[in-house]
Amino acid sequence: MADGDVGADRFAVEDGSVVSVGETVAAKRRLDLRGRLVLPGFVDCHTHLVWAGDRADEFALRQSGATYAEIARAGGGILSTVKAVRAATEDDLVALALPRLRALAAEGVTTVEIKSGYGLDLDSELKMLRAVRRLGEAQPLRVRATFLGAHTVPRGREREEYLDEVIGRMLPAIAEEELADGVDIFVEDIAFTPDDMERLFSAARTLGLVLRAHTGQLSDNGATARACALGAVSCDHLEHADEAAVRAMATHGTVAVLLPGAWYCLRETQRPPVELLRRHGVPMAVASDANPGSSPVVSLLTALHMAGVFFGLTPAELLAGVTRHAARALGVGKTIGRLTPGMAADFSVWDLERPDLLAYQLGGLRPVAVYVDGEAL
Ligand code: DI6
Ligand code: FE
Repeated sequence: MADGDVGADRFAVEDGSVVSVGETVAAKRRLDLRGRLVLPGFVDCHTHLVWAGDRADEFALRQSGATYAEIARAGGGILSTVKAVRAATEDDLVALALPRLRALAAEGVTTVEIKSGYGLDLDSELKMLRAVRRLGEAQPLRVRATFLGAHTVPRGREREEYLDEVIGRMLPAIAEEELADGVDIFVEDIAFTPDDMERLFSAARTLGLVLRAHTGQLSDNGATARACALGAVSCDHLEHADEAAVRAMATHGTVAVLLPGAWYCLRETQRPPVELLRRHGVPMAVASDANPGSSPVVSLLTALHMAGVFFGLTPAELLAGVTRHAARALGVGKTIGRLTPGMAADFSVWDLERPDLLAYQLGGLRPVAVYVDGEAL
């Protein structure tokens, strides 16, 4: 395990940050964790946790052989959630997402990224992102907001003119209200092109947003390498990424975010190129991708387990994948994801002998306590 993945037997916290590890220091308050296992707070770095409605009907359609792309082309998929989100109020969206956030917190998650992308018009995207900000204020978990207006082209719109609106109207309005920390785009035949990504990133970069992209989920066609060259902090999904894509990730220091929940629910067979990622030293994060369509998986521990069983990540890779590499995918790796001096005192306490039990047992594992900023949830 790398330094800071697993806490030492003692550490000190001041003003919400870790100030020393492994030393006994004078302290106002002492917490005796009785030799329990302490892990850095988990980071779920890729979720679409704010949604309304459900898509259980699509699950049934896929049982009878329809593919995700076919359902999307027929006007279902993301667009059916868009309808439900447009009909919901901001209060509804907050109320629907809170229990999902609490479910993640109960597993030891202390930072959650949440994307917009089910509004797909100015008012509805703003509504989603305001709901995300409110979620960050309504409970102690850290919430990072990502603007995903370029998730898919809404019904009745042309791709290029819709993207003009995303870049020309939505981005400035979101920046004005400081509603997003990052921007994301779905680069795929059924969504946006690499050229669209370049336009979006140019605008988002000047606003100081973290750049991320969904690439390689259904096909890659150079999208991953292009995203890396444009400064994407992470590329997410990557099942179809090839060696050129992985080389680009290594060259540019891009994090690979693996999303086994979508892979599992869509019954994909093509796995992300884990061996290549490993060989080229690309950091791998693992996230739930919690969303109502491709990955109704509101559990980072389940995603972690799947990434072990299906993608072959080792227990140490899995732990790093939900802590420091995940934090890096959000652009917050300097303060979150490890328990070393200067990092946020976000951690969970477990009645487990070793952290690799998380990669072994599926279900029934919960931390005995979770702390954010040194405060118990
Ligand atoms: N890829 C995904 O897996 C999610 N978004 C994306 O771009 C799916 C979102 C959905 O199906 O609602
Ligand atoms: Fe996603």
